[in-house]
Amino acid sequence: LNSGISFRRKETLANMCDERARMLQDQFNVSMNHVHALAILVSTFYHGKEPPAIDQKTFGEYTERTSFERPLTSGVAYALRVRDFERESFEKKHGWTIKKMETEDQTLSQDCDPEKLDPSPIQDEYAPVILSQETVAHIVSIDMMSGKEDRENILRARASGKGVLTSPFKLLKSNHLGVVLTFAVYNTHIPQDATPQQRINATVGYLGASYDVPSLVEKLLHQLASKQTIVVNVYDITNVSSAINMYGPKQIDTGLLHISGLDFGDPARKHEMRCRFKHRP
Ligand code: WA2
Repeated sequence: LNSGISFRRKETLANMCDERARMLQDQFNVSMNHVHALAILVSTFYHGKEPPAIDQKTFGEYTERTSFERPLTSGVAYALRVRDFERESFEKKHGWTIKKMETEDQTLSQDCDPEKLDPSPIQDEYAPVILSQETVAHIVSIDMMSGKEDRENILRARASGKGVLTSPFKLLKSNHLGVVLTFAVYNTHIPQDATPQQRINATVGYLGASYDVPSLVEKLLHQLASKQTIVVNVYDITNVSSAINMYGPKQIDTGLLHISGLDFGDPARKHEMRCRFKHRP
């Protein structure tokens, strides 16, 4: 009798966990497809027309009105690839200097007004944000190659042609861990079998979306009345020996644990959902 109850309990936990993992993964996948479509929109209307047929006002309106298509994202933005020899004319044209992304301790000691940020030091190339959804307007003019996680994403996105994800890190103007999804924008239709070098050469910019994981996962799970029953955590397990808790409280052992796989579409990153009952039977 007892083993029958504990079997059903185990099964209940597995079902609840798998359902939540599948929901989160599906929502993530939906938003990833729309971010990909936005990269094509920018390629068509910014780079495909001379002069560009999309400006900040149009991009801002369009991305705000289509935000329902990108569940779990807190905002999208477009960063242009600027080589050092183009920097001066780029800055003159836009009327601002390319800014350096500030580190976390700088964020604590001053507010994040882009006017107060330091200019980016000289580099071979930059990735200043030129178009943004209103929700992430604070990253306009910041060089995305000056942040470690953003830079790694940019380099991987343009060499692969795939959507790529960062490790969890503290996003600008957010107190939570988040991740950034990046797609490269190319200047020509490049063949499916293009080499990484061909892709890098054809790169003109980077379309990215930020995910504020704790608040957005919370919103998603809130729709399922389960909070009294189970505790859900989302982990980045890319580095198995140091898994990163991206969502949920510090785990406490209440006995039964169920782990559901999560596939966020970037084979270089591994994630999983861990579920426990709140109380022992
Ligand atoms: N977007 C929003 N908040 C951030 C952030 C970011 N990156 N990085 C740190 N905090 C324009 O990959 C190109 C977006 C980066 C895209």
